[in-house]
Amino acid sequence: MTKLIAFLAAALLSMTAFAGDKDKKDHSMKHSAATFDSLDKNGDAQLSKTEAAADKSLADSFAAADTNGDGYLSKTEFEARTKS
Ligand SMILES: [Ca+2]
Ligand SMILES: [Ca+2]
Repeated sequence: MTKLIAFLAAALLSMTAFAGDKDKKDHSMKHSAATFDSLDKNGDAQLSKTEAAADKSLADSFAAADTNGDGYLSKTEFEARTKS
């Protein structure tokens, strides 16, 4: 009986530790998400492909996010992407 309780306690502890790691990971991912203004290095209110390269997930979806296909992301295009 004591063994069972010890096993359950250990299982519970490892579950708690796992949940804690997941929370930490989600938080750091949220923290690292770049904003439009922080990515727009030259301040022309458009993100070039070079500027977008600073955010890997944005760089990966640049072509899809550039809905009018002019090779730049406007703030509207950037926000439409982050909303979905
Ligand atoms: Ca720019
Ligand atoms: Ca565009």
